[in-house]
Amino acid sequence: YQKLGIKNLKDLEKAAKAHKIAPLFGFGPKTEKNILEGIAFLKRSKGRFLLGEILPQVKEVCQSLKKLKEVERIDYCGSIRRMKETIGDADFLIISKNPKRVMDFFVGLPGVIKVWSKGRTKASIRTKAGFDIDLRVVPRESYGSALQYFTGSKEHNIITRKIAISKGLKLSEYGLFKGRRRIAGRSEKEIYRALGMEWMPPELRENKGEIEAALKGKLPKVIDYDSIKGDLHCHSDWDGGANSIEEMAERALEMGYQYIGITDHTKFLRIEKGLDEKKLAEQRKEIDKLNLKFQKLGLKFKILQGCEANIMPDGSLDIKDQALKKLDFVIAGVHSSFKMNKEKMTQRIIRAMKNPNINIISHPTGRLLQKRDQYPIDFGRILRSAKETGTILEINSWPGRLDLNDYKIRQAKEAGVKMVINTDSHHKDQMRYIELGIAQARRGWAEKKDIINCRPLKELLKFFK
Ligand code: DGT
Ligand code: CA
Ligand code: CA
Repeated sequence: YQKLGIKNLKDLEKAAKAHKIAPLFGFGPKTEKNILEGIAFLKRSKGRFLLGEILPQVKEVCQSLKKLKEVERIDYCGSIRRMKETIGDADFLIISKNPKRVMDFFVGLPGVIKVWSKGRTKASIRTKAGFDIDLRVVPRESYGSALQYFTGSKEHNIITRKIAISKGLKLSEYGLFKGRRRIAGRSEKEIYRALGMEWMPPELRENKGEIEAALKGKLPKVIDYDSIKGDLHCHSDWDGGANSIEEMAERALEMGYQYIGITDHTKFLRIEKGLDEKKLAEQRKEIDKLNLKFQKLGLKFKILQGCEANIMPDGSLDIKDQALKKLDFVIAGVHSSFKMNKEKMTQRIIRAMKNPNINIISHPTGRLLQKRDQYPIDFGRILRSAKETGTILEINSWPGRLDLNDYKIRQAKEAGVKMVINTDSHHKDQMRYIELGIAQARRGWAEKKDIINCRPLKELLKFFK
Protein backbone atom coordinates (compact mmCIF):
# COMPACT_ATOMS: atom_id res chain seq x y z
CA TYR A 1 0.00 0.00 0.00
CA GLN A 2 2.72 2.44 0.95
CA LYS A 3 5.36 1.70 -1.66
CA LEU A 4 3.23 0.56 -4.58
CA GLY A 5 -0.04 2.37 -3.93
CA ILE A 6 -2.04 -0.87 -3.96
CA LYS A 7 -5.65 -0.22 -3.01
CA ASN A 8 -7.53 -3.31 -4.13
CA LEU A 9 -7.25 -6.90 -5.24
CA LYS A 10 -6.81 -5.94 -8.88
CA ASP A 11 -3.83 -3.68 -8.05
CA LEU A 12 -2.35 -6.43 -5.91
CA GLU A 13 -2.62 -8.99 -8.68
CA LYS A 14 -1.09 -6.63 -11.23
CA ALA A 15 1.84 -5.85 -8.95
CA ALA A 16 2.46 -9.52 -8.13
CA LYS A 17 2.37 -10.48 -11.80
CA ALA A 18 4.87 -7.72 -12.62
CA HIS A 19 7.11 -9.05 -9.80
CA LYS A 20 7.04 -5.74 -7.96
CA ILE A 21 6.24 -7.32 -4.58
CA ALA A 22 9.11 -9.80 -4.17
CA PRO A 23 11.86 -7.13 -3.99
CA LEU A 24 10.10 -5.23 -1.19
CA PHE A 25 11.55 -5.52 2.30
CA GLY A 26 10.01 -8.40 4.22
CA PHE A 27 8.49 -9.97 1.11
CA GLY A 28 10.00 -12.42 -1.37
CA PRO A 29 9.22 -14.60 -4.39
CA LYS A 30 7.41 -17.14 -2.22
CA THR A 31 5.01 -14.53 -0.79
CA GLU A 32 4.43 -13.21 -4.27
CA LYS A 33 3.56 -16.66 -5.51
CA ASN A 34 1.28 -17.26 -2.51
CA ILE A 35 -0.55 -14.02 -3.19
CA LEU A 36 -1.20 -15.02 -6.78
CA GLU A 37 -2.34 -18.48 -5.79
CA GLY A 38 -4.63 -16.99 -3.18
CA ILE A 39 -6.19 -14.62 -5.68
CA ALA A 40 -6.71 -17.46 -8.16
CA PHE A 41 -8.41 -19.52 -5.48
CA LEU A 42 -10.68 -16.65 -4.49
CA LYS A 43 -11.73 -16.19 -8.08
CA ARG A 44 -12.51 -19.87 -8.44
CA SER A 45 -14.44 -20.40 -5.26
CA LYS A 46 -15.71 -16.96 -4.25
CA GLY A 47 -14.25 -17.69 -0.83
CA ARG A 48 -16.25 -20.88 -0.21
CA PHE A 49 -14.78 -24.22 0.86
CA LEU A 50 -15.70 -27.80 0.04
CA LEU A 51 -17.61 -29.40 2.90
CA GLY A 52 -15.52 -32.57 2.64
CA GLU A 53 -12.31 -30.62 3.03
CA ILE A 54 -13.22 -28.71 6.16
CA LEU A 55 -15.56 -31.13 7.94
CA PRO A 56 -12.74 -33.24 9.48
CA GLN A 57 -11.05 -30.07 10.76
CA VAL A 58 -14.29 -28.71 12.15
CA LYS A 59 -14.88 -31.98 13.99
CA GLU A 60 -11.37 -31.75 15.43
CA VAL A 61 -11.96 -28.24 16.79
CA CYS A 62 -15.24 -29.51 18.21
CA GLN A 63 -13.39 -32.29 20.03
CA SER A 64 -10.82 -29.87 21.50
CA LEU A 65 -13.56 -27.60 22.79
CA LYS A 66 -15.50 -30.54 24.18
CA LYS A 67 -12.57 -31.41 26.42
CA LEU A 68 -12.92 -28.12 28.26
CA LYS A 69 -14.89 -28.81 31.44
CA GLU A 70 -16.77 -25.52 31.13
CA VAL A 71 -18.31 -26.74 27.86
CA GLU A 72 -21.58 -28.52 28.69
CA ARG A 73 -22.57 -29.09 25.09
CA ILE A 74 -21.28 -28.12 21.68
CA ASP A 75 -22.78 -28.39 18.20
CA TYR A 76 -21.75 -27.05 14.86
CA CYS A 77 -24.57 -25.28 13.07
CA GLY A 78 -24.96 -23.13 9.93
CA SER A 79 -24.31 -24.64 6.53
CA ILE A 80 -22.07 -27.36 8.02
CA ARG A 81 -24.92 -28.78 10.07
CA ARG A 82 -27.09 -28.60 6.96
CA MET A 83 -24.24 -30.42 5.15
CA LYS A 84 -24.26 -28.03 2.23
CA GLU A 85 -21.72 -28.95 -0.45
CA THR A 86 -19.79 -25.71 0.00
CA ILE A 87 -19.27 -23.71 3.17
CA GLY A 88 -18.77 -19.99 3.76
CA ASP A 89 -17.73 -20.25 7.39
CA ALA A 90 -18.17 -22.61 10.34
CA ASP A 91 -20.55 -21.75 13.19
CA PHE A 92 -20.29 -23.28 16.66
CA LEU A 93 -22.79 -23.16 19.49
CA ILE A 94 -21.96 -23.95 23.11
CA ILE A 95 -23.79 -24.20 26.43
CA SER A 96 -21.66 -22.91 29.27
CA LYS A 97 -22.04 -21.14 32.57
CA ASN A 98 -18.58 -19.68 32.14
CA PRO A 99 -18.47 -18.06 28.67
CA LYS A 100 -15.32 -16.09 29.46
CA ARG A 101 -13.24 -19.20 30.00
CA VAL A 102 -14.64 -20.70 26.73
CA MET A 103 -13.83 -17.54 24.77
CA ASP A 104 -10.25 -17.40 26.06
CA PHE A 105 -9.69 -21.05 25.25
CA PHE A 106 -11.27 -20.73 21.79
CA VAL A 107 -9.16 -17.81 20.57
CA GLY A 108 -6.06 -19.49 21.97
CA LEU A 109 -6.54 -22.78 20.11
CA PRO A 110 -3.56 -23.92 18.05
CA GLY A 111 -4.20 -23.10 14.41
CA VAL A 112 -5.95 -19.80 15.12
CA ILE A 113 -4.14 -17.22 12.98
CA LYS A 114 -6.43 -14.24 13.46
CA VAL A 115 -9.02 -13.10 15.96
CA TRP A 116 -11.63 -11.00 14.16
CA SER A 117 -13.62 -10.27 17.29
CA LYS A 118 -13.96 -11.45 20.87
CA GLY A 119 -16.82 -10.43 23.12
CA ARG A 120 -18.46 -11.83 26.22
CA THR A 121 -20.46 -14.57 24.46
CA LYS A 122 -19.39 -14.22 20.79
CA ALA A 123 -16.09 -14.64 19.03
CA SER A 124 -14.85 -15.01 15.50
CA ILE A 125 -11.51 -16.33 14.30
CA ARG A 126 -9.64 -17.45 11.20
CA THR A 127 -7.97 -20.85 11.13
CA LYS A 128 -4.63 -21.74 9.57
CA ALA A 129 -6.57 -23.68 6.93
CA GLY A 130 -8.08 -20.38 5.77
CA PHE A 131 -11.68 -20.66 6.90
CA ASP A 132 -13.38 -18.68 9.66
CA ILE A 133 -15.23 -19.93 12.72
CA ASP A 134 -17.97 -18.02 14.55
CA LEU A 135 -18.63 -19.12 18.10
CA ARG A 136 -21.59 -18.35 20.35
CA VAL A 137 -22.17 -19.30 23.95
CA VAL A 138 -25.76 -19.45 25.21
CA PRO A 139 -27.47 -20.58 28.41
CA ARG A 140 -29.19 -23.95 28.56
CA GLU A 141 -32.74 -22.61 28.45
CA SER A 142 -32.32 -21.05 25.00
CA TYR A 143 -30.09 -23.70 23.44
CA GLY A 144 -32.80 -25.15 21.19
CA SER A 145 -33.83 -21.80 19.81
CA ALA A 146 -30.20 -20.76 19.29
CA LEU A 147 -29.48 -24.05 17.54
CA GLN A 148 -32.53 -23.58 15.35
CA TYR A 149 -31.58 -19.98 14.54
CA PHE A 150 -27.89 -20.57 13.80
CA THR A 151 -28.54 -23.70 11.78
CA GLY A 152 -30.56 -21.66 9.30
CA SER A 153 -30.85 -21.45 6.49
CA LYS A 154 -31.68 -17.78 6.53
CA GLU A 155 -34.54 -18.48 4.10
CA HIS A 156 -35.90 -21.23 6.34
CA ASN A 157 -35.71 -18.93 9.37
CA ILE A 158 -37.60 -16.15 7.68
CA ILE A 159 -40.58 -18.47 7.18
CA THR A 160 -40.46 -19.99 10.68
CA ARG A 161 -40.46 -16.49 12.15
CA LYS A 162 -43.45 -15.52 9.98
CA ILE A 163 -45.37 -18.57 11.20
CA ALA A 164 -44.59 -17.56 14.78
CA ILE A 165 -45.93 -14.07 14.13
CA SER A 166 -49.12 -15.48 12.59
CA LYS A 167 -49.70 -17.30 15.89
CA GLY A 168 -49.13 -14.12 17.92
CA LEU A 169 -45.67 -15.34 18.97
CA LYS A 170 -42.11 -14.12 18.52
CA LEU A 171 -39.24 -16.40 17.54
CA SER A 172 -35.61 -15.42 18.02
CA GLU A 173 -32.33 -17.06 18.97
CA TYR A 174 -33.37 -16.55 22.61
CA GLY A 175 -36.59 -18.50 22.43
CA LEU A 176 -40.20 -18.58 21.34
CA PHE A 177 -42.09 -15.89 23.26
CA LYS A 178 -45.70 -15.05 23.97
CA GLY A 179 -45.40 -11.47 25.12
CA ARG A 180 -42.54 -11.61 27.58
CA ARG A 181 -43.07 -15.24 28.53
CA ARG A 182 -40.79 -17.83 26.95
CA ILE A 183 -42.98 -20.75 25.87
CA ALA A 184 -40.28 -22.83 24.14
CA GLY A 185 -36.54 -22.76 23.62
CA ARG A 186 -34.75 -25.65 25.28
CA SER A 187 -34.87 -27.95 22.29
CA GLU A 188 -35.56 -27.66 18.57
CA LYS A 189 -38.34 -30.22 18.86
CA GLU A 190 -40.13 -28.01 21.38
CA ILE A 191 -39.93 -25.01 19.04
CA TYR A 192 -41.12 -26.78 15.92
CA ARG A 193 -43.93 -28.42 17.89
CA ALA A 194 -45.07 -25.07 19.26
CA LEU A 195 -45.19 -23.82 15.67
CA GLY A 196 -47.37 -26.78 14.65
CA MET A 197 -44.62 -28.64 12.78
CA GLU A 198 -42.69 -31.87 12.95
CA TRP A 199 -38.99 -31.55 13.77
CA MET A 200 -36.94 -31.88 10.62
CA PRO A 201 -33.35 -32.86 9.86
CA PRO A 202 -31.09 -29.83 9.27
CA GLU A 203 -30.28 -31.03 5.73
CA LEU A 204 -33.86 -30.18 4.74
CA ARG A 205 -33.92 -26.62 6.02
CA GLU A 206 -33.51 -24.65 2.82
CA ASN A 207 -37.08 -23.40 2.35
CA LYS A 208 -37.62 -25.82 -0.51
CA GLY A 209 -41.02 -27.07 0.61
CA GLU A 210 -39.93 -28.62 3.92
CA ILE A 211 -42.01 -26.20 6.00
CA GLU A 212 -45.21 -26.92 4.08
CA ALA A 213 -44.49 -30.65 4.41
CA ALA A 214 -43.76 -30.36 8.15
CA LEU A 215 -46.98 -28.42 8.76
CA LYS A 216 -48.93 -31.25 7.11
CA GLY A 217 -46.91 -33.93 8.91
CA LYS A 218 -45.69 -35.16 5.54
CA LEU A 219 -41.92 -34.87 5.78
CA PRO A 220 -39.95 -37.55 3.95
CA LYS A 221 -38.26 -40.22 6.08
CA VAL A 222 -34.80 -39.42 4.76
CA ILE A 223 -32.15 -42.14 4.93
CA ASP A 224 -30.03 -42.41 8.06
CA TYR A 225 -26.25 -42.10 8.17
CA ASP A 226 -25.98 -45.77 9.15
CA SER A 227 -28.30 -47.22 6.52
CA ILE A 228 -25.79 -48.02 3.77
CA LYS A 229 -25.10 -51.74 3.39
CA GLY A 230 -22.21 -51.57 0.95
CA ASP A 231 -20.15 -49.38 -1.34
CA LEU A 232 -20.56 -50.18 -5.03
CA HIS A 233 -17.89 -48.00 -6.60
CA CYS A 234 -14.36 -48.77 -5.38
CA HIS A 235 -11.09 -49.01 -7.27
CA SER A 236 -8.28 -51.41 -6.44
CA ASP A 237 -4.57 -51.58 -7.28
CA TRP A 238 -5.53 -53.53 -10.40
CA ASP A 239 -6.26 -50.19 -12.10
CA GLY A 240 -3.76 -48.06 -10.21
CA GLY A 241 -5.75 -47.54 -7.01
CA ALA A 242 -3.77 -47.47 -3.76
CA ASN A 243 -4.97 -50.70 -2.12
CA SER A 244 -5.43 -54.35 -2.96
CA ILE A 245 -8.89 -55.84 -3.34
CA GLU A 246 -8.42 -57.59 -0.01
CA GLU A 247 -7.48 -54.35 1.78
CA MET A 248 -10.51 -52.60 0.32
CA ALA A 249 -12.75 -55.48 1.38
CA GLU A 250 -11.33 -55.45 4.91
CA ARG A 251 -12.08 -51.77 5.24
CA ALA A 252 -15.62 -52.38 3.99
CA LEU A 253 -16.00 -55.03 6.69
CA GLU A 254 -14.74 -52.57 9.31
CA MET A 255 -17.37 -50.13 8.12
CA GLY A 256 -20.02 -52.74 8.86
CA TYR A 257 -20.91 -53.39 5.23
CA GLN A 258 -22.32 -56.61 3.79
CA TYR A 259 -20.70 -56.11 0.39
CA ILE A 260 -18.27 -54.10 -1.66
CA GLY A 261 -18.23 -53.62 -5.40
CA ILE A 262 -14.80 -53.55 -7.00
CA THR A 263 -15.22 -51.44 -10.10
CA ASP A 264 -11.91 -50.81 -11.77
CA HIS A 265 -11.64 -48.73 -14.91
CA THR A 266 -11.76 -50.48 -18.26
CA LYS A 267 -9.23 -50.20 -21.02
CA PHE A 268 -9.90 -46.79 -22.55
CA LEU A 269 -8.51 -45.04 -19.47
CA ARG A 270 -4.88 -45.94 -20.02
CA ILE A 271 -3.54 -43.46 -17.47
CA GLU A 272 -5.50 -45.39 -14.86
CA LYS A 273 -4.27 -48.72 -16.16
CA GLY A 274 -7.72 -49.69 -17.40
CA LEU A 275 -8.49 -53.44 -17.44
CA ASP A 276 -9.19 -55.37 -20.64
CA GLU A 277 -11.36 -58.48 -21.07
CA LYS A 278 -8.53 -60.81 -20.14
CA LYS A 279 -7.57 -58.90 -17.02
CA LEU A 280 -11.18 -58.81 -15.87
CA ALA A 281 -11.33 -62.59 -16.12
CA GLU A 282 -8.13 -62.88 -14.06
CA GLN A 283 -9.54 -60.49 -11.49
CA ARG A 284 -12.66 -62.64 -11.20
CA LYS A 285 -10.51 -65.55 -10.05
CA GLU A 286 -8.86 -63.45 -7.38
CA ILE A 287 -12.25 -62.20 -6.13
CA ASP A 288 -13.68 -65.74 -6.05
CA LYS A 289 -10.68 -66.82 -3.97
CA LEU A 290 -11.18 -64.00 -1.48
CA ASN A 291 -14.91 -64.69 -1.23
CA LEU A 292 -14.18 -68.32 -0.46
CA LYS A 293 -11.81 -67.21 2.30
CA PHE A 294 -14.48 -64.95 3.84
CA GLN A 295 -16.99 -67.79 3.62
CA LYS A 296 -14.64 -70.15 5.46
CA LEU A 297 -14.21 -67.53 8.19
CA GLY A 298 -17.99 -67.51 8.56
CA LEU A 299 -18.26 -63.89 7.48
CA LYS A 300 -21.49 -62.68 5.91
CA PHE A 301 -19.70 -60.54 3.39
CA LYS A 302 -19.23 -60.61 -0.35
CA ILE A 303 -17.02 -58.89 -2.86
CA LEU A 304 -18.94 -58.18 -6.06
CA GLN A 305 -17.07 -57.78 -9.28
CA GLY A 306 -18.08 -54.83 -11.39
CA CYS A 307 -16.18 -52.38 -13.53
CA GLU A 308 -16.41 -48.73 -14.47
CA ALA A 309 -16.66 -48.79 -18.24
CA ASN A 310 -16.20 -45.71 -20.38
CA ILE A 311 -19.05 -44.30 -22.39
CA MET A 312 -17.47 -43.36 -25.71
CA PRO A 313 -18.67 -40.23 -27.60
CA ASP A 314 -21.14 -42.31 -29.65
CA GLY A 315 -22.59 -43.99 -26.55
CA SER A 316 -20.86 -47.33 -27.09
CA LEU A 317 -18.61 -48.84 -24.44
CA ASP A 318 -14.89 -49.48 -24.49
CA ILE A 319 -15.31 -53.14 -23.55
CA LYS A 320 -17.12 -56.12 -25.06
CA ASP A 321 -20.60 -57.05 -23.86
CA GLN A 322 -19.38 -60.64 -23.52
CA ALA A 323 -16.99 -59.52 -20.77
CA LEU A 324 -19.61 -57.37 -19.06
CA LYS A 325 -22.09 -60.26 -18.90
CA LYS A 326 -19.72 -62.15 -16.62
CA LEU A 327 -19.65 -59.40 -13.99
CA ASP A 328 -22.00 -59.07 -11.02
CA PHE A 329 -22.90 -55.56 -12.13
CA VAL A 330 -21.59 -52.80 -14.37
CA ILE A 331 -21.05 -49.07 -13.92
CA ALA A 332 -20.58 -46.85 -16.94
CA GLY A 333 -19.46 -43.24 -16.93
CA VAL A 334 -18.36 -40.38 -19.14
CA HIS A 335 -14.64 -39.74 -18.72
CA SER A 336 -13.72 -37.99 -21.99
CA SER A 337 -15.02 -35.59 -24.67
CA PHE A 338 -16.97 -33.40 -22.24
CA LYS A 339 -17.48 -30.62 -24.72
CA MET A 340 -20.30 -32.09 -26.76
CA ASN A 341 -23.55 -30.28 -27.43
CA LYS A 342 -26.59 -31.01 -25.29
CA GLU A 343 -28.38 -33.22 -27.80
CA LYS A 344 -25.33 -35.36 -28.52
CA MET A 345 -24.37 -35.73 -24.88
CA THR A 346 -27.93 -36.71 -23.93
CA GLN A 347 -28.03 -39.26 -26.77
CA ARG A 348 -24.62 -40.59 -25.72
CA ILE A 349 -25.76 -41.37 -22.18
CA ILE A 350 -29.18 -42.67 -23.21
CA ARG A 351 -27.59 -45.11 -25.66
CA ALA A 352 -25.37 -46.41 -22.86
CA MET A 353 -28.38 -46.81 -20.55
CA LYS A 354 -30.09 -48.91 -23.21
CA ASN A 355 -27.27 -51.46 -23.04
CA PRO A 356 -28.87 -54.20 -20.88
CA ASN A 357 -25.52 -54.98 -19.22
CA ILE A 358 -25.27 -51.58 -17.62
CA ASN A 359 -26.73 -51.15 -14.14
CA ILE A 360 -25.35 -47.81 -12.94
CA ILE A 361 -24.30 -44.49 -14.47
CA SER A 362 -21.49 -42.97 -12.40
CA HIS A 363 -21.32 -39.24 -11.60
CA PRO A 364 -24.12 -38.57 -14.11
CA THR A 365 -23.58 -34.86 -14.85
CA GLY A 366 -19.79 -34.72 -14.70
CA ARG A 367 -19.52 -31.55 -12.69
CA LEU A 368 -16.49 -30.85 -10.50
CA LEU A 369 -17.26 -28.40 -7.70
CA GLN A 370 -15.45 -25.07 -8.16
CA LYS A 371 -13.61 -26.51 -11.15
CA ARG A 372 -15.86 -27.65 -13.96
CA ASP A 373 -19.53 -27.16 -14.75
CA GLN A 374 -21.66 -30.14 -15.57
CA TYR A 375 -21.72 -31.12 -19.21
CA PRO A 376 -24.88 -30.03 -21.02
CA ILE A 377 -27.59 -32.69 -20.81
CA ASP A 378 -31.36 -32.85 -20.94
CA PHE A 379 -31.78 -34.24 -17.45
CA GLY A 380 -35.50 -34.79 -17.87
CA ARG A 381 -34.87 -37.13 -20.79
CA ILE A 382 -32.05 -38.88 -18.93
CA LEU A 383 -34.51 -39.53 -16.07
CA ARG A 384 -37.21 -40.89 -18.35
CA SER A 385 -34.73 -43.21 -20.01
CA ALA A 386 -33.29 -44.30 -16.64
CA LYS A 387 -36.81 -45.18 -15.52
CA GLU A 388 -37.58 -47.11 -18.72
CA THR A 389 -34.33 -49.06 -18.72
CA GLY A 390 -34.15 -49.55 -14.95
CA THR A 391 -30.78 -47.82 -14.82
CA ILE A 392 -29.53 -46.57 -11.47
CA LEU A 393 -28.02 -43.10 -11.16
CA GLU A 394 -25.07 -42.61 -8.86
CA ILE A 395 -24.73 -40.08 -6.05
CA ASN A 396 -20.95 -39.78 -5.96
CA SER A 397 -19.63 -38.98 -2.47
CA TRP A 398 -16.30 -37.59 -3.64
CA PRO A 399 -15.96 -34.16 -1.91
CA GLY A 400 -15.40 -32.32 -5.20
CA ARG A 401 -18.13 -34.16 -7.13
CA LEU A 402 -21.30 -34.74 -5.09
CA ASP A 403 -22.97 -35.45 -8.38
CA LEU A 404 -25.99 -35.75 -8.53
CA ASN A 405 -26.61 -32.59 -6.55
CA ASP A 406 -29.46 -32.20 -4.07
CA TYR A 407 -31.91 -30.73 -6.58
CA LYS A 408 -31.35 -33.48 -9.16
CA ILE A 409 -31.66 -36.15 -6.47
CA ARG A 410 -35.10 -34.84 -5.70
CA GLN A 411 -36.03 -34.84 -9.37
CA ALA A 412 -34.82 -38.42 -9.71
CA LYS A 413 -36.82 -39.49 -6.67
CA GLU A 414 -39.95 -37.85 -8.04
CA ALA A 415 -39.41 -39.58 -11.39
CA GLY A 416 -39.17 -42.93 -9.61
CA VAL A 417 -35.54 -43.44 -10.63
CA LYS A 418 -33.36 -45.46 -8.26
CA MET A 419 -30.05 -44.14 -7.00
CA VAL A 420 -26.92 -45.54 -5.37
CA ILE A 421 -24.57 -43.73 -2.96
CA ASN A 422 -20.95 -44.57 -3.81
CA THR A 423 -17.57 -43.22 -2.77
CA ASP A 424 -15.52 -43.82 -5.95
CA SER A 425 -12.62 -44.61 -3.58
CA HIS A 426 -9.14 -44.98 -5.00
CA HIS A 427 -7.78 -45.52 -1.47
CA LYS A 428 -9.37 -47.36 1.46
CA ASP A 429 -9.37 -44.19 3.60
CA GLN A 430 -11.64 -42.52 1.07
CA MET A 431 -14.48 -44.89 1.92
CA ARG A 432 -15.34 -42.57 4.79
CA TYR A 433 -16.56 -40.03 2.17
CA ILE A 434 -19.81 -41.99 2.17
CA GLU A 435 -21.02 -39.54 4.85
CA LEU A 436 -20.95 -36.74 2.26
CA GLY A 437 -22.97 -38.71 -0.26
CA ILE A 438 -25.53 -39.66 2.37
CA ALA A 439 -25.79 -36.01 3.36
CA GLN A 440 -26.40 -35.01 -0.24
CA ALA A 441 -29.07 -37.71 -0.55
CA ARG A 442 -30.76 -36.40 2.60
CA ARG A 443 -30.65 -32.88 1.16
CA GLY A 444 -32.38 -34.36 -1.88
CA TRP A 445 -35.11 -35.88 0.35
CA ALA A 446 -34.05 -39.43 -0.59
CA GLU A 447 -35.61 -42.29 1.36
CA LYS A 448 -34.44 -45.86 1.85
CA LYS A 449 -36.51 -47.16 -1.03
CA ASP A 450 -34.80 -44.73 -3.43
CA ILE A 451 -31.26 -45.87 -2.63
CA ILE A 452 -30.37 -49.38 -3.78
CA ASN A 453 -27.36 -49.86 -1.53
CA CYS A 454 -29.60 -49.54 1.52
CA ARG A 455 -30.69 -53.06 0.54
CA PRO A 456 -29.16 -56.21 1.99
CA LEU A 457 -27.02 -58.31 -0.35
CA LYS A 458 -29.72 -60.77 -1.41
CA GLU A 459 -32.19 -58.09 -2.40
CA LEU A 460 -29.50 -56.14 -4.16
CA LEU A 461 -28.49 -59.08 -6.33
CA LYS A 462 -32.14 -59.72 -7.16
CA PHE A 463 -32.46 -56.09 -8.18
CA PHE A 464 -29.43 -56.30 -10.48
CA LYS A 465 -30.90 -59.34 -12.19
P1 DGT B 1 -22.42 -20.09 4.86
O1 DGT B 1 -21.63 -19.75 6.06
O2 DGT B 1 -22.42 -19.00 3.84
O3 DGT B 1 -22.03 -21.39 4.26
O4 DGT B 1 -23.96 -20.26 5.26
P2 DGT B 1 -24.62 -20.28 6.71
O5 DGT B 1 -26.01 -20.75 6.53
O6 DGT B 1 -23.77 -21.01 7.66
O7 DGT B 1 -24.72 -18.74 7.08
P3 DGT B 1 -24.01 -17.84 8.20
O8 DGT B 1 -22.73 -18.41 8.67
O9 DGT B 1 -23.96 -16.45 7.65
O10 DGT B 1 -25.05 -17.82 9.39
C1 DGT B 1 -25.34 -18.95 10.15
C2 DGT B 1 -26.82 -19.04 10.40
O11 DGT B 1 -27.25 -17.96 11.21
C3 DGT B 1 -27.68 -18.96 9.16
O12 DGT B 1 -27.81 -20.20 8.52
C4 DGT B 1 -28.97 -18.45 9.71
C5 DGT B 1 -28.55 -17.54 10.82
N1 DGT B 1 -28.51 -16.15 10.35
C6 DGT B 1 -27.41 -15.43 10.14
N2 DGT B 1 -27.74 -14.19 9.74
C7 DGT B 1 -29.06 -14.14 9.68
C8 DGT B 1 -30.01 -13.13 9.31
O13 DGT B 1 -29.68 -12.02 8.95
N3 DGT B 1 -31.32 -13.48 9.37
C9 DGT B 1 -31.71 -14.72 9.77
N4 DGT B 1 -32.99 -15.01 9.79
N5 DGT B 1 -30.86 -15.67 10.11
C10 DGT B 1 -29.54 -15.40 10.07
CA1 CA C 1 -21.66 -20.47 8.24
CA1 CA D 1 -21.16 -17.43 10.30
